[in-house]
Amino acid sequence: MSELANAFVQLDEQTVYKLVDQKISEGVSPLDIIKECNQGLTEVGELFALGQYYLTELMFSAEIMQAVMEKLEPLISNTENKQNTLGTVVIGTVKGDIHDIGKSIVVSLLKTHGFEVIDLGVDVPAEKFIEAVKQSGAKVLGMSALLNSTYQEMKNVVDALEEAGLRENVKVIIGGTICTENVRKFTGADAYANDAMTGVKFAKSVYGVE
Ligand code: B12
Repeated sequence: MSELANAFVQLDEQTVYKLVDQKISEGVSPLDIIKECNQGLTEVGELFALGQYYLTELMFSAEIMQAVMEKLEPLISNTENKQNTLGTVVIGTVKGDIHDIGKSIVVSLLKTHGFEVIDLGVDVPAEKFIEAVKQSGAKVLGMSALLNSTYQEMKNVVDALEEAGLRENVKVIIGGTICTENVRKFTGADAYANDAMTGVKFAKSVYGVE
C-alpha cells in the first residue's frame, strides 16, 4: 500500500494533506491521487467491517476525503478540456444510501467533459429519478450505490423507467464498489462502473461523441 493510502488507513489527517499537496506539486493527475486515497478508504471500510474501526473512524475518513476533494476538484476542472454541452445526465445516490463522495467525483468529471448534470443528491427515491429524466429529456441516468441493501432499489428505478414508458430512450449506468455484472443484470441497467471515467465514456457513447 502506498504511503498516502497508508496515511488514510491510520487516519493521519496531516500526513494525508501533506502527501496530497506534494503529489499535486509534482504534477500527479488528480484521478491517480483519488485512486490512491481510495485504496486507503477501502481498507478503512474493511477495518470497519471487521469491527476494528467504528462509525466515528468511518466518518472521520469521509471528512479527510472531502477535504482532499476540495483540493482536487478545481484541478480536475482545470486540467480537462471544457467543451460545449454534449448532453444531459441525471445522477443520484439511490434511496437508502447516503454515500456521495464517489458520486461527486463522477459529477465533476461529467461536467468537465462537457455534460450538463442534474445531481439529485443522496437517498433519492425512484419517483425523483423519473421526474428528473422526464423534465430534462436526459438520455443517461446514473445511479450511485455503495450498500448491498440497495440492489432492489436500483431495480425499482429501472422498472419505474419502464413503467413510465421512458426506458427505450434512456440508458442506465449503475456505479459504486458493489456494482458488478451480476448486479447489473439483476437491476436491468445497461452498464456498471467501479470508477468515474467509465461513467464519462458511457455518457459519451450514448450521446455519440468521440
Ligand atoms: C466514507 C464512508 C462512509 C461515510 C460516507 C460519507 C459520504 N458523504 O459519502 C459515512 C460515515 C457517512 C458512511 C456511512 C455508512 N456506511 Co460507509 N463507507 C465509507 C467508505 C469508508 C468509503 C466510501 C467512499 O467514499 N469511497 C471513496 C469514493 C471515491 O469511492 P466510491 O464511492 O467507490 O466511488 C468511486 C467508484 O465506485 C465510482 N462510482 C461511484 N458512484 C458512481 C456512480 C456512477 C454512475 C458511476 C459511473 C461511477 C460511480 O466512481 C468513484 C470514483 O472512482 C466505504 C468503504 C468502501 N470500501 O467503499 C464504507 C462502506 C461503503 N460503508 C459501509 C456501511 C455498512 C455504512 C453504514 C451502513 C454504517 C452504519 N452502520 O451506519 C452507513 C450507511 C449510511 C447510509 N444509509 O448510507 C459498508 C457497506 C457494506 C455493503 N457493501 O453493504 C462499506 C463498504 C464499509 C465496509 N466494508 O463495511 N460510510
